[in-house]
Amino acid sequence: DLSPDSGLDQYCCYSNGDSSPPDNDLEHLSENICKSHMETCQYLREELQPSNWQTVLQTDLDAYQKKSQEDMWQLCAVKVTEAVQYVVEFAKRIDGFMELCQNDQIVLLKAGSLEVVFVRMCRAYNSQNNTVFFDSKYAGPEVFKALGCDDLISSVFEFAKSLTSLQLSEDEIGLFSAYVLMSADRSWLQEKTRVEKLQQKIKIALQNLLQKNQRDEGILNSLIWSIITNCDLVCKVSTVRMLCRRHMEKLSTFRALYLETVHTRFPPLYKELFG
Ligand code: HC3
Repeated sequence: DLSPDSGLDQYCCYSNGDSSPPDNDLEHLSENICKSHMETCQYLREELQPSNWQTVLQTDLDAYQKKSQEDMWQLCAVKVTEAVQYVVEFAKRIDGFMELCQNDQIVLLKAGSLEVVFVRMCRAYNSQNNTVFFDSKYAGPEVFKALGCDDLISSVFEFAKSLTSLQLSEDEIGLFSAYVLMSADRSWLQEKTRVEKLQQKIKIALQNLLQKNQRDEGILNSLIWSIITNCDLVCKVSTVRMLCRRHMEKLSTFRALYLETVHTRFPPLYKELFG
C-alpha cells in the first residue's frame, strides 16, 4: 500500500520549507533508481515521440493479421524478451538488489519483470490513437489479432491508457517500477525482511517525489491530488498482477497446443521466466 501510513516517517518530506535531504541514504537510493531507469529504459522519451514514427499502415496490418498464430506468438515473445532484458539490467543496477541472495533475485525477476514491462509500456503508448511502439512503428490492438488473445491485449492497452492518464514523470515511473519489482510478498523469497526494507524505502522515495511534483495549485488541492495518486498507484499494482496472471494462462493454453514451437522457437530467457 502506497498511502502515507508507514512507520518510516523519518524519510518523509515535510512542508516546513526545509530543503535539506531528510535522509542521505534515501536520496541516494532515489537517485540511483532514477538513473538506472533512464539508463535501461530501452527508448528515450524523445525517441518515442509519435511524430517521429509512423503508425502501422494497412499493408503492414494485413501482414501481421495474416501471420499464423505461432509466428505471431514467436514475434511477440522475442519483443517481450527484449523488453525484459532491459528490466533485468534495471534490477541489477538498483542498490541492494545484487546483494540479495541469488534465489531472491530470481524470484523477484520471475514474478516482476513482465509487470515492469507493462508499467514501462505507458512510456511507449500514444493515447491519441491507442497505439503502442512495437516493431519500429506505432501499433494498435488490431495488430495483435493473430495471437488469438484479444481480451488480454485490450486489457493491456486499457492499462497503458489509465497509467498514461496519471502523467507520471520519468523519475516517478522509475521509482514505481522499482517498487513493483521489489515486492516483498512474492512466494519463495528466502530473505523476505530484506526485500521488505528495500521496498519500504522505495515507497517513501516515491511518496516524497509525488508530493514534490504536485500538479495542482494550492496546498489543499495538491494534498488531495497526492492521496488520489497514491490510491491510483495501489490500484495499478493489482491490475498489473492480474495482467500477468492472464498472460500466464494464455501461455499455458498456447503451450498445450504448440509445445514444439515454444520449445524450439521461443527465446531461452522467455522460457526461463514464464516456462
Ligand atoms: C505489446 C507487448 C507488451 C508491451 C511491449 C512494449 C511496448 C513495452 C515497453 C517496451 O519499452 C517496448 C515494448 C516492446 C514489446 C511490447 C509487447 C509486444 C507484445 C506484448 C503483448 C502484450 C503480447 C504478449 C506476448 C506473448 C503472449 C507472446 O507473451
